[in-house]
Amino acid sequence: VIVALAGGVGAAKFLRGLVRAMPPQDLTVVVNTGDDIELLGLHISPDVDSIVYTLAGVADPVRGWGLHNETWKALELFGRYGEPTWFQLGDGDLATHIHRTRRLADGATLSQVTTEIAQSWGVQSTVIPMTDDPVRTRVIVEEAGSGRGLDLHFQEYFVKRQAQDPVREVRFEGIEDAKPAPALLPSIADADAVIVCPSNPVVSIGPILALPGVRSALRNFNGKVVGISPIIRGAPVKGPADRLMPAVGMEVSCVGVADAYRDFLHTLVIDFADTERAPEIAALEVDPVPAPTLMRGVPQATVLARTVLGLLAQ
Ligand code: FO1
Repeated sequence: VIVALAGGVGAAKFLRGLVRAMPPQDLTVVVNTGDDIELLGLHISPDVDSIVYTLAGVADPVRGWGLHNETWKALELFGRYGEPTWFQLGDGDLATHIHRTRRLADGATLSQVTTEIAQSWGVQSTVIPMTDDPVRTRVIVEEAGSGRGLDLHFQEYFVKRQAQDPVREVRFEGIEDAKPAPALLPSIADADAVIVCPSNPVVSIGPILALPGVRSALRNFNGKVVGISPIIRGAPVKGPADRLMPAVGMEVSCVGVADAYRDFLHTLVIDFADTERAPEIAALEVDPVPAPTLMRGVPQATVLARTVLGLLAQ
């Protein structure tokens, strides 16, 4: 079994290839829940949904999140009632959030509901939210103009304010009291190998690693751990990593990614365009492997997945 640590959109793109390169039932995906948010009385787990919808083949291929062929009738009416509409919830997607919220209110755990939702979509891989406890990524920014510190939920920073504010700090609220999901540490212990998906190292992989016991489980893991850099030529393929990594002291480069994971990572797949940075990665005692990492579609994701599986088998 292979365990993949994942955020949302970037990870989903890669996993779409991975399940074509290996038996999907042998894959366990551990997904970030630091981006989860309560809106309109609903529990929304964006990264979990991006992974489940993508593995089910029903994700919107352009946005990377939400369902394809989505309609937005409910959102329009929420606006009429003065409800928040900055976070776009499609009509079909709303069913997922309403169902999840009701099951949680009935006493089910997020792990249980996630399993149910994934199975109902015919997903053959195991999808585990990183924790059943509330962890919320907070981004402390400097408000433009006033210079005041503002403590924002990640989605307020990223979606509502379009990642415009200079970032001072990133915090994972609730992380100290959160337990890894019941299946998380046993999955790592039983895994043949671990993959760190090309996700934001600060707000996607960071919360998973910050859960008590996860980082030490990876350090003590006997199999191989291979990552894929989400940064190419000093810039993220998508998302706000270029603004978040400096705020926590990481260099925005594949070397910064290698440094962030160096205590448990054996190999980092970097883009061909970054080959010249390979010696710096090797100096961190991480094996750099240049490959084409930009995934425009499923064929490229599958080729990249085969490269990663080849490295895991070495
Ligand atoms: N991202 C946006 O940029 N704008 C949105 O309105 C938005 C809505 C949304 C609704 C459901 C969902 O599952 C994801 C959604 N996302 C949206 C994506 C999400 O904010 C991020 O991609 C992840 O949280 C980062 O991994």
